[in-house]
Amino acid sequence: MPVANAEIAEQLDKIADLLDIEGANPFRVRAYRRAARLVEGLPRAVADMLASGEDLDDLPGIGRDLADKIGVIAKGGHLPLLDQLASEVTPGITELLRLPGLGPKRVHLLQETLGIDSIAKLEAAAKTGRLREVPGIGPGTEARVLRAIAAGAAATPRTKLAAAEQIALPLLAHIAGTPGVALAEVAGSFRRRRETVGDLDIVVAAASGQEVMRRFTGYENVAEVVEQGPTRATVRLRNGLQVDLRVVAEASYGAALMYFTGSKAHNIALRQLAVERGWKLNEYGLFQGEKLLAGRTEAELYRRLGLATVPPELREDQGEVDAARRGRLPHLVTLGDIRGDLHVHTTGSDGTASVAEMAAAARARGYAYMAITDHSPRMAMVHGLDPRRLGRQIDEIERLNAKLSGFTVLASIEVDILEDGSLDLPDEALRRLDLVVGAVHSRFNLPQAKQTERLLRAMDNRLLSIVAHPTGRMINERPAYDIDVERVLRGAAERGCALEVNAQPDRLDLADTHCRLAKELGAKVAISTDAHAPAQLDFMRFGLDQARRGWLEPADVLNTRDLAGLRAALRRRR
Ligand code: DGT
Ligand code: CA
Ligand code: CA
Repeated sequence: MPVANAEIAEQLDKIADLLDIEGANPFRVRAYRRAARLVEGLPRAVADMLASGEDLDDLPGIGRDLADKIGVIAKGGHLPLLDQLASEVTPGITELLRLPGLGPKRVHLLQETLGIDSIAKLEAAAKTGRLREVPGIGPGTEARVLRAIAAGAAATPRTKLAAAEQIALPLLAHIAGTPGVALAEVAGSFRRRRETVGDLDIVVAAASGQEVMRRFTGYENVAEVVEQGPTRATVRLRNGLQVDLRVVAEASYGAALMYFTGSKAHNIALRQLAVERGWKLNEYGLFQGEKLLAGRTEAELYRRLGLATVPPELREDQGEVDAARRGRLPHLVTLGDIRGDLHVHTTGSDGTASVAEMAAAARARGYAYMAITDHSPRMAMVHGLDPRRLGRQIDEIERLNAKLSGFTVLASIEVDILEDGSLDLPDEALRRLDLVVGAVHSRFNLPQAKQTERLLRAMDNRLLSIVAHPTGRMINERPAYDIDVERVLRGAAERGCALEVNAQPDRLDLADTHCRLAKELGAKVAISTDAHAPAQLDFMRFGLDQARRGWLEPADVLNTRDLAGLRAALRRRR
């Protein structure tokens, strides 16, 4: 697999960070930073440019030396400079950069003045007040640093599920292609479809581990083999993600898959059931004394334990074991149940494709309908639609619908929910639409009472059908705005307003636990992609992952209804 531009940029940034920490010439540091931004913004993969004979030297601001270095990285090669810098700088010092308010220059200063080269030393200095001796650091920064350390900000960020998938699937295919491999799967939090993963866990059934180990540790994206034995290994990939591999005999495959899928809490609950019967459950199988009762498949293991097979998404010890024993597991919603997408952008605001193109793409995915939800005027930087332009879009949709059969484009809008809970378009304009999606895009910092009230007031307007990305969080980037989620979900249930599960991989909002709470409180959800380009319609399955983790069934989800059922539900709300 060629090295992605983002990975090249990451390495260039790392060089710049290390140089900066060392106190190197600022011009040299800046050259690496500029190169990182340039590579990031290139429309084509550097690897492809090199393959077609282009010279990176021709890019603005890139000299011979930098061009050669970028070339080495792009080909998956190793930069001696990076090794050299890493050996000169205390390991762990770059972790300091993850804390708010600490850039490379400050980190350099901290090391020079107080000898701080680790999180632990930084924490100690902050707690004893010595940090303030460093020029430019006051009590404010000190408090911020301590808060961030307590909140775990220094820990390696977890990898978003969609990004993990891009890494996991090619690696799995590589391993599954080994001669002698019967079965192979990615287990762990990845299989449970958690929104982020800490590491990947791969389980393989093979007669002998030797060849599998060779293929695994020899994979081109492996940066370091952390640990290796005859049937297990751990590697760190170039982008930092760790992968655990476990090879078992086919007779134990189900048990190993079950064990490494977890969660740990689910495993413990299952083991407890085994113990109650005088049996033993581990990653090799279910045993009575020395006798193997089950182990080849997960299904037979669950059956011997007196349980229905629990879908991986539910294995969190949140009531699923009890439900499986009583035959009361939910019939989770699937991609096949989804009849349409209710949050889609076009060139009308910040999308890349026309209404007709998005309709064709939705139709190609087997949907019966799709709602066009461009932005409202308040989103001025993306030319949100005013009533006049919205009217023109409605006409365009009507003309298109007249030509389509078996597929319907619904006229809608993603209207801004203003600070006081009013909507960014007059009711007369909203009334002309098939449905209205509303969202918060401003004033994220309101105090909880106000922010909660804002959403409840918005839902008081019976023209509002769905609240989009209801908590506003961006995974690994920004937390939710401060709302009383339970009050908002309850308010939605009382008013018959639906809440979105936004399927963009960096949003996933509502989150899994909120989905479950919404169901308990009786609120309906709409799983929508918020697609800004045709290919993004495929994000739908990431929204489904979280809905399934939230125990949702087709009846809980608005867009599993056929068009007539959807229209009826929307009418009831009005
Ligand atoms: P992650 O990697 O943090 O996203 O979460 P997981 O669930 O993938 O956790 P990981 O990679 O540490 O371990 C994979 C699975 O192995 C975990 O879900 C359950 C199982 N496992 C790991 N450690 C233990 C343990 O101490 N006891 C039991 N019963 N199972 C364990
Ligand atoms: Ca894991
Ligand atoms: Ca693991």
